[in-house]
Amino acid sequence: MVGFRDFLSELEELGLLARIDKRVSTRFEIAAVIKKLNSRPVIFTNIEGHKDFKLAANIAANRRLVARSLNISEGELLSRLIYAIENPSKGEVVEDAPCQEIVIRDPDLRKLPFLIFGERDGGPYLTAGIVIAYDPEYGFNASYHRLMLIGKNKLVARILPRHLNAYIERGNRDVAITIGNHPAFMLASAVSWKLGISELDIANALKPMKYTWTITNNLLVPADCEVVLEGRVTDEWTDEGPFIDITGTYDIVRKQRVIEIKCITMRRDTIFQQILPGGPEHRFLMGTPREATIFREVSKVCDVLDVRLTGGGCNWLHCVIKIRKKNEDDGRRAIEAAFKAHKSLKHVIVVDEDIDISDPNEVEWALATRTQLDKDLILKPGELGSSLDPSADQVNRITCKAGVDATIPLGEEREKFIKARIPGEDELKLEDYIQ
Ligand SMILES: [Mn+2]
Repeated sequence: MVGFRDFLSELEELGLLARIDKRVSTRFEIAAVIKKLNSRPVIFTNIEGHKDFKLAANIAANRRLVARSLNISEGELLSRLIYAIENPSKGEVVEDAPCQEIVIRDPDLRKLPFLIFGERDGGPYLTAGIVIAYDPEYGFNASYHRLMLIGKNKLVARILPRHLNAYIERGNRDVAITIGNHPAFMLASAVSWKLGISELDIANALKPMKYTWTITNNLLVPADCEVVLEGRVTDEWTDEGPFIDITGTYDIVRKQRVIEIKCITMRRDTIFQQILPGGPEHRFLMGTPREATIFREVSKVCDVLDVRLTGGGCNWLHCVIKIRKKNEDDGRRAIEAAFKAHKSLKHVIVVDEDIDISDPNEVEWALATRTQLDKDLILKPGELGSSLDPSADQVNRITCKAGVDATIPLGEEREKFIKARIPGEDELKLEDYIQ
């Protein structure tokens, strides 16, 4: 098994990890550096006021990084994720876990490098914390929740009405918050699939995991994560926010639940972790499980090869689907299936197998050379869409959705649509020609 720390070492050996030894502040400065690095992985080794901690970010910020962490190609990522969701399996449970090398009872959370990201943030935040809870009927659940620091041992958690909320309402108050996780566990915890299918088991199907029992509250956590906060959801509610959301704009203040932390366990030479809100890692983790859902649904109606929620569409609103077209209406069927799979989806473009969907210019080229919109456009006015889109009605969520079939018509002569190739161009090395 390879954990968070081993993956960081691998990135460092490959020259992919930015190491920042300059002294940096948890107030704005660290966030600004992470933002400036775009999706490049980074480790900060000298944090003002937190000399016992290093801090890493951007380690699961794009497909290339996460595919590397799973030892697969980028093209295999979605099918591996779908496999893991459909074939969850139990990880090994171990004792003497690295994440429990240091045990602190009666802890002070203010010693941890919570960050202030933006100027209107409601307080210092932890954004990379994965909350694990247990229900006797449904088993373990793991999910991301942003956590605002409000006192020595208190956090307020943004909890949407999804799985963790259901667990709490069923009386399960014990939680463990894990920080410094391998990308396999990060990606699995970003999946919101079915109640009763454990993200711990999805993670193990992505990559073999080892789990260990928490010290105070009988929960399983990844044995080689960096930090575990053991605590309990209280009956107290308080203001959470404002804080930056996936669109890069500020979310409103809401009354949310308070979590009390009773014990912290850590690895020695602890590496803390944060995710830039609205940044590439946040968007990748939210978007990728939706790509998997769309892939599954589209595969029921045609031969789908790949799906991408694009960066320009906030990894949420715009989708490009690559298919191997066999029937004339495959494009239209793919569009309808995608809207069925992801309710927030606004625009869909379907392309053929020769288009590189990671390149926006290639997708635009397909639009330019393969569509006649009087035939290839599907317009869907008056649909229920995302509350995040400022051009839609954000109160009743009514929006106009659209899909474009940018595949080559089967009846046409295929040759005239295919990019011309020069024999030998792919193998040619310019170094053989230029001194
Ligand atoms: Mn769940």
